[in-house]
Amino acid sequence: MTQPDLFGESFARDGVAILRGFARADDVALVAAIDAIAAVAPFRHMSVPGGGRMSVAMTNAGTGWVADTRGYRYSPVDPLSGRDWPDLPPVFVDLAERAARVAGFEFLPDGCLINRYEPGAKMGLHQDINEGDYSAPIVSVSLGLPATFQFGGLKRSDPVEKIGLHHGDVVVWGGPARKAFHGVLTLKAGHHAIGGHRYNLTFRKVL
Ligand code: MD3
Ligand code: FE
Repeated sequence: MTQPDLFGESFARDGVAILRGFARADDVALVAAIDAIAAVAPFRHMSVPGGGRMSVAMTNAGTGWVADTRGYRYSPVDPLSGRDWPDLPPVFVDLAERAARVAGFEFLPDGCLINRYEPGAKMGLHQDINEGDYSAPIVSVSLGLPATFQFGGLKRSDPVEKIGLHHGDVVVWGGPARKAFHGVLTLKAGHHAIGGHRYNLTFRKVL
């Protein structure tokens, strides 16, 4: 059975702006910046309060998101090294600012969670509610293999809509979308010029 082609589909929800391919021109610089961050703060599979480990590997720049058996929180320090996370590189901040401006937000991120999905990795339905300022949007950047993203409502039981996210796509999630449940379906194996995986950068205003 052939899968529906989700590329370029329309998706209209209050507070969501999808900028298809917005980051493509910067992809080489973005991947180089990810590699430089990961050389200092390696990707790792964080533990979660339930006792499991996340299938998505993560690292951070700026103020970092961390999970362990005690819970979820933001921290200036990488628990693996005991040192501050690497600074946000200018190519990250510039891209996030420009994308947010197109979507009508004035936005200066102080943290970026970097997710790496290998085939088989997924992210269950959740809300992003550990940040200090919900008036700020979250800007997400997809690189590499495509993924199917699920976007729901303010209740876990609300129906979800599927949307394909491809290399270079940038999404700005603000206003009424900011606290919506969302997740990512299991990544399928494939080939991409940047490698056989998917990166997602989520820019946040944490403090
Ligand atoms: C909608 N990441 O890191 S990006 C996350 O593809 C996360 O790695 C996914 O969900 C990924 O928390 C999805 C899109 C996204 C990110 C944050 C949101 C959508 C959002 C916060 C609020 C509403
Ligand atoms: Fe999220």
